[in-house]
Amino acid sequence: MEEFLFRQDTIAAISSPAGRGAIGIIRLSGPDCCDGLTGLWVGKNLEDLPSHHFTLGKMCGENSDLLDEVLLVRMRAPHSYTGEEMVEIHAHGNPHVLKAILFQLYQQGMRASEPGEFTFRAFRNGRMSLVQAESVATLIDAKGDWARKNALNVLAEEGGKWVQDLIDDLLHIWIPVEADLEFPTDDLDSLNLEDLLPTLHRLLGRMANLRKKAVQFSKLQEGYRVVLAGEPNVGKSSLLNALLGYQRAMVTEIPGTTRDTLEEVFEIDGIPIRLIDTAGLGEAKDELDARGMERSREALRRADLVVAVIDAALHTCPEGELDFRNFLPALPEGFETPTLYVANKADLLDEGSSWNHKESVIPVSALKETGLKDLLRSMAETLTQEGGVDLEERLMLNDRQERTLGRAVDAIEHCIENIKTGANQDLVATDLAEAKSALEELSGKTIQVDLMGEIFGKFCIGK
Ligand SMILES: Nc1nc2c(ncn2[C@@H]2O[C@H](COP(=O)(O)OP(=O)(O)OP(=O)(O)O)[C@@H](O)[C@H]2O)c(=O)[nH]1
Ligand SMILES: [Mg+2]
Repeated sequence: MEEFLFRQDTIAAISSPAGRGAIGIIRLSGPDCCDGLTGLWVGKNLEDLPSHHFTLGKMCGENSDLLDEVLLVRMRAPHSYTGEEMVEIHAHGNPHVLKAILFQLYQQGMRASEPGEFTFRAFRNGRMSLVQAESVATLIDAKGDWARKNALNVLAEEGGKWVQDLIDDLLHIWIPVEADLEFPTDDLDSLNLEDLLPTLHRLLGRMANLRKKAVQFSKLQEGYRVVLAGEPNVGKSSLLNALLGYQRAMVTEIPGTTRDTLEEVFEIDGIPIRLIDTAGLGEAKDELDARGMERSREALRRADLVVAVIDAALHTCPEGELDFRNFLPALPEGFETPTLYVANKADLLDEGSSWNHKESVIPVSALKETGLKDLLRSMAETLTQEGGVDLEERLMLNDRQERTLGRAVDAIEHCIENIKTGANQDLVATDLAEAKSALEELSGKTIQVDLMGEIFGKFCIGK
């Protein structure tokens, strides 16, 4: 893609999804949008067409063959998505129609766009920051309401302001260090590097905080792994079905029904969840059982939240703290994943049963569908606290942003270390310059051409 990054020509692409639909959209961007349509467009004179107004007309091919009746909208530079002259052609959503029109546009000298080239042009022309451009891809790809809102927020409101804030703070440290190297003063006035430490620590703290949130980005895209675990026959599969609201997993009264892990995606308050049913953990009767249990343990190791299901009709409620290992002895030492305890089959208990009154346990009945709301609320609350899905905090980082921010963090840590061990000012200045370069790359202010290709190459054609 790199060679196209700095071209100023006119590009064209189908921007609606592949397949058939009520309408299909072809997007054009570049200086020759209107000229390129001469001979193809039959309708109002495009030169006189006001910006952002639809007009009805026809697209024709060679020998004036009718290709389709279309709506056309012109967006004059700089008030368009890319900041350039743009035209959108809304045709009927048949791939053959769209391809026939596109073919004619290519004949007129327009170029097929590269993946992400429209959004790249928007970035190049200052219509959006690099972080905003990336959030376009995130928004289109967002799974669940929460990820959607975050991507939209970056795009519409915050932009990449947080990156600029970090750069500004770093410049306050970098400038005096550089100035002192360039124009050394006498010993009395010279810069005391140790004075920079509190500011550096503050900056490091903020960057570390941003990175912590980055881990959640993939979670929000993929879903948090919530694992239903427990002894055989306690009602894990019944609970999965009750939470999903349909019969997804097989349920029988025979212990060992579930042999393999099974997962289904759903949402609680916009948080995407992968709910995972597992084979019951206990004594393995045969090789197949043992393998199923190994898969359960693997699911537990990768869980973000465990829902430990207990058969409340079978066990008496223990006094004091509940320990997961009492119900799942197979778990490894040091297992620290957040866990919710669920006493299932509550319909078989007396009202006075201590399972119903134990604070750390949620009594439910998968059969009668009671207690499910409490369980869902606790799941959302635990993920919000433990997993750090801060619903107020509107920021996600993608892999590239996380990696680049990591470079800046390493450089600042190195810088602090160098100051503490009394390294010379040149080394400290080098660390700060590296941090500055990483942050500027993050913002898109300075960025390698091949990296640019990597970022925008992930987009689909037409975006
Ligand atoms: N009374 C009552 N029975 C339940 C409840 N939940 C599940 N059961 C019954 O318990 C038995 C086992 O249910 P499953 O959902 O298959 O249990 P499981 O934990 O998935 O079992 P395995 O896959 O064998 O580990 C079935 O006969 C269910 O009908 C409940 O809330 N109340
Ligand atoms: Mg089961």
